[in-house]
Order: sequence, then structure tokens, then C-alpha cells
Amino acid sequence: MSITDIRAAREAERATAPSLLAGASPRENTLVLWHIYTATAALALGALFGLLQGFSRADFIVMPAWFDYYRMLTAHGVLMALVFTTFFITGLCTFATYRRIPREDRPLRLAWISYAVMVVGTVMAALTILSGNASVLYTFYAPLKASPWFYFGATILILGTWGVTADIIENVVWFKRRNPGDRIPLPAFLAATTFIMWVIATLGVVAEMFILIPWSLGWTAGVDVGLTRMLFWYFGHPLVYFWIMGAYLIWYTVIPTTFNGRIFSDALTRLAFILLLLFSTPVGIHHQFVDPGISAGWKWLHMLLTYGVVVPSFMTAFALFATFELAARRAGVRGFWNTIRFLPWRDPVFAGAALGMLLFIPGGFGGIVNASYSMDVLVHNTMWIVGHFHITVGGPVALTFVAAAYRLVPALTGRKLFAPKIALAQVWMWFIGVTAMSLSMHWAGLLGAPRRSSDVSYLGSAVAAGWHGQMVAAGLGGALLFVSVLMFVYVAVGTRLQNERAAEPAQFRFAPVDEEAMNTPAIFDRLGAWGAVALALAVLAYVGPLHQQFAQPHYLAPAMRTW
Ligand code: HAS
Ligand code: CU
Repeated sequence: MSITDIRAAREAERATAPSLLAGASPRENTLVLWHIYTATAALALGALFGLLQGFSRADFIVMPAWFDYYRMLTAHGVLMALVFTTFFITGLCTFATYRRIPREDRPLRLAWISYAVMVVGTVMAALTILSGNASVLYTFYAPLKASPWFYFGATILILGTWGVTADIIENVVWFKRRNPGDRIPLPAFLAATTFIMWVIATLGVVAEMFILIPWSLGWTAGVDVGLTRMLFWYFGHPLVYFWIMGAYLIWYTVIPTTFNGRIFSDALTRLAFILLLLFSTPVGIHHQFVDPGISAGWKWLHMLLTYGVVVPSFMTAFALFATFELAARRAGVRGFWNTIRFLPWRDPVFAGAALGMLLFIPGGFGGIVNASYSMDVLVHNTMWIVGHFHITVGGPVALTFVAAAYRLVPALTGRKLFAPKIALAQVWMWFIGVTAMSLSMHWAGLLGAPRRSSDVSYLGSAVAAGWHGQMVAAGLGGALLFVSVLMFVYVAVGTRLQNERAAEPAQFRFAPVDEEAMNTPAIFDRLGAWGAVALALAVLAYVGPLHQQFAQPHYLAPAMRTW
């Protein structure tokens, strides 16, 4: 049988596949759609600032004084890293929980209130940035001081996500009460694990706000910079794993449905997420290798644990390849290249996610470079890091999210995917744009180009001229990404606006588990217990470093407003 015949047979089989298809409620769909479209709006606006960012760095433009570089950079970072990702993940995880825990007349009040709180916080923070009163970048490092409205907005956004967590957990508990002997359905389990991790992580940033808010209100004279940075990175690393867990949820449970595949193993998937829950927090000091005031011993421990958090990602890589191969073998396909050709590359849902997976191979390896203390000293605070995070959060994470939206939005609106060819071109254009951009950024970083600075030409220095070419390539890659985002918005919004409803409502399936996979041990379902272990690990990893911060003589830095 040729690959074309196999593809046709697979399509036919997919139509009748025993995938897990749960009923949908229009009330629930509307709620999820608001999350997804809010994320889309943040992505569109963030992309505009991304384009300006790339062009400024390439010296194509100079930002005007009334909307300076740092204001634009803060708006870009906050909208992309904190708003787009968070709204997409709250929508996705709420959806995964609701679809796999069907419930009549599910109370939605808490979910709607949480969504509204998130929006209020976002609008407060965004307006403060746009008005020029919070050009503190997305890491809001002290002693740069923003208007209190920014810190209030960010805190309110986080409190809203705690409401989303409470809603997801309430549904899981409801399920467990009615089905005490059953495992929590896998997508709901992954969603709940992600949000338990998130709550533990956000404790750090909320604690930081207890320092920043009184200080920005003028109630305290200065700020302990070391302490605020430590609290930030206690949150900052798990933040990036919060993003990737959203992508992993899609890779494990949704992507196999695009080629009629099965989940390789329910137990392995749960274990990977449990490991991410345990190891995402006690590694944050790998962002502070060059910070003073933290002893080498604690830096070493966090470095070691960082190699621990890599393990669930390697497990994921293994499980995904296994899923591909098992499906191909069932269809009679043998050999590496035939397996690759067997995969549904013309489906934008698959293609987007798969291109994201490919990007995560260099992305993950770059992370392992950063994790090593001695290597990090070479690349810290250079464009290399900016390349690393665009090839991770801008690659596997964002590309998987837009790809999944091509399945989610039709399912939520009951309409056919609008312009599927543009959707497919869009994910490829994203892939090419982000590859060009982030590889050039890595390269520029190796040449010494700094991050977070508006003028990288150093007033015409010869050394700085050496990375100008890379900055131009990055700017052009960024332009491709910008066009790609516009294409995404066109398809995602067009799907909702087209009047024609699909003859057969679009379906959203989660993949079934491979029949030959082992049974899942009951211990893997003990979410509360794993959450407690994760919290204990976080405390153990930080009690020493925090003690060091408090034991040092307190120098409180005066506030700075450099813009
Ligand atoms: Fe990172 C800095 C270390 C992963 C994001 N990281 C950052 C920052 C961000 C970020 C935003 O140790 C900058 C923060 C700032 O503003 O300062 N990172 C790591 C390590 C990993 C890692 C060890 N990072 C991520 C992910 C991110 C992300 C994921 C976002 C989503 N990172 C660091 C360190 C720093 C850092 C230091 C601080 C540096 C400094 O100096 O400031 C790892 O966990 C990565 C493990 C991943 C893998 C890859 C597995 C591959 C998979 C794909 C499978 C492919 C398939 C292909 C199946 C080992 C799962 C299929 C094939 C087909 C044909 C379809
Ligand atoms: Cu990190």
C-alpha cells in the first residue's frame, strides 16, 4: 500500500475511531471561547510590539520619545508571556476538565467571576504600561519602580487564576466523590496538576507583591533587591513550565487524534506531569547564577535539580515518538522516513504542534546549556537568552496553542474552520519566522550582544557592528511572525464570524490510551499528596537561600525611574 492509500484508510478509520468524545454544553463553550479570544487579542497586540521591537534592534526604526523602547518592550513581554499564555492555558485546562468530567447544570459562576477578575487585572496592568507608568519589563525587577496600578493589576490577574484553579479542583473533587474507584480522566488530571503547580509557584510572586506594593505606594523607604529577585524567580521558572505543560497536555492527549493514534501510556503521562509538579519550583536559582548574596552551594543544588526537571521532557520526547511509531505500525508503515511521511502534515493542528516539537529539540538543549553554571556565565544577559525563550515559549508553546485553536474554535463555535489553507501556511510561516529569529538571537548572544537595552550599536563601535547582521535577520524573522499572527487572527476570528454553521458539528476528541499500556498505579492519582510533596520540596529548596537574604545586612535600595 502506498502512503497515499494509507492516508485515505486512516481518514476513513478516524471517522469511526473510538476516541473519547464527550458532550458539549453551549454555556461552557461560551466561557472557554472568551478565554481563547482574550488570549488571541493579547497575542495580536503583543505581536505588533514584537514587530517594533525587532525593527528597533535592527536599527530600522527608532521609537519616539512618547512611546519609548522600554515601554514597548514591557508591553510586548507582559502581553505575550503573562497574558496570552495565561488566558490560553486557563481556557484550555477549563475545557479539558469540563469535557472529560461531564456534569449536568455545572455551576459556572466561579469560572465566570475568575475570568472577569483576570480581565480586570490585565486591563489595569496593560493601561498602566501603555500610559508609560510601568516600563519595568516583564520581570519587574526592583529597584525599577512602576505605578502601584501595575502591581495591583498583576496581582489581580493572578488572583483570578486562583479562582480558575479552585473551579478545576472543585470539578475533580466532584468526580472523585461520585466515582471513588476510578482514575481522574487523564486530560482533567493533567489540567489539575498544571494548576496545582501554578498555585504553588504564584505564592512567590504574591509574596513579592507584599513588598512591591507598599513600596510603590511610598509607604516604605526602599526595597531589598536581592529578596525581590529571589521571590520573582521562585515564580519565574515554574511560570515557563506552566506554559510548556499546556503544550504537553495538547501533545499527549489531542495530537494523537489527528492520525488516529493512541496515547502511549496513561501512567507515563501522569508521571511526567507529577515530576513537572515536583521539580518546577526548586530550580529557580538557575536564573540567579550571577547574583550576589546566594552561596555557591545553593546555586549548585538548584543546578542539579534543573537536570531533574529535564527528565519529564525527555520522557515526553520518547512517548511522542512512540505514539507516532505505534500508529504507523498499526497502519502497516515501517521505517523512520515512512513514519514521518505517514503523519498528517496537511492538517494545521498536527503540523503546528509537530513543528513546535521540532523547535523544542534545540530549545531544550539550549536550556541545558543555560543550566550549567559555567556555561551560563557566558550567555547570561545576552541575546542568547532571548533566543532561548523565543525558541521555547514562542516555539513549542505558542505554536502548539495556535494549532490547537484550529481544533478548539470550530468545536466551540459549531462552525467549520475558516480558510484551512491559510491556517496551514500560517503555522509554517511561524516556524520559519521563529527559527530565523531565534537562531540569529542565539548567535548574536555568542558575539556578546546584550539583552534589555535599546541601543545595541554602542554608538557605532566596531564590536557591536559584528552582530548587526544577526539583528537584521532577527528583525526579518520577527516580521514573518507578525504576518503569521495576523493570519492566525484572520482564521480564528473568521471561524466565529462566518455565518455558515458546519453541517456536522466540529468535534473535539481526546485520544484513547493504547490498549497494551500498563495500568496506572493508584498512587499516580493522589493529586493532593503530590501537591503537598511539591510544596515541601519548594520550601526545602528556598528556606536556606531566603535565610541568607535575611541574614545579610539590609541595604534598602531607593526607587529608580529611568524612563
Ligand atoms: Fe529556559 C531562561 C534552563 C526549558 C523559557 N527559559 C529562560 C527564560 C525563559 C525560558 C522565558 O538554567 C528567560 C527568563 C528571563 O527573562 O531571564 N530552560 C532551561 C532548561 C530547560 C528549559 C534546563 N525554558 C524552558 C522552557 C521554556 C523556557 C520549556 C518556556 C516554555 N532557561 C534555563 C536557564 C535559564 C533559562 C538556566 C536562565 C539563563 C540566564 O542566564 O538567565 C529544560 O527543562 C528543557 C528540557 C527540554 C528538552 C527537550 C525535549 C524535547 C521534546 C520534543 C520532542 C520532539 C519530537 C519531535 C517528538 C530536553 C519534548 C517530533 C518529530 C517530528 C518529525 C514531528
Ligand atoms: Cu528557568
